[in-house]
Amino acid sequence: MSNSANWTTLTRWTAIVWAVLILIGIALARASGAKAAATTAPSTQPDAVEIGITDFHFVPAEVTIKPGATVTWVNHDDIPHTATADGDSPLFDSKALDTDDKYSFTFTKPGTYPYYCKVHPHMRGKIIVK
Ligand SMILES: [Cu+2]
Repeated sequence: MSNSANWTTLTRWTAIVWAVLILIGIALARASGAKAAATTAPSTQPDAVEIGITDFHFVPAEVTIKPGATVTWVNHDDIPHTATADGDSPLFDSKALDTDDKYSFTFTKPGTYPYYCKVHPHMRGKIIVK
């Protein structure tokens, strides 16, 4: 009889099954590693944005941020400007900013927030929170 031959065949198959299982395990580990890297990709919307006031303009005039992000205005001009939200009781109002003065406001709620300069009302900007 070929009992010993049968055992050898069985042992060989066991080794092949183990090898396949190990290769599948390695493949799965690599796939999950790649997935983890993809979910940690950086967001396109920053947590903090700086808007320069230059030559009677807000630069950039329109920015899009996510809720909870902070906008900081910096006056680079030699004359005072403000960053003041539209409306009778504005959501934010920097008051007069002298040269190099800064003013920050954190936007918590989604929406569109137009604003202007009280000293020069033709200076306009817009913050979009979404
Ligand atoms: Cu101004």
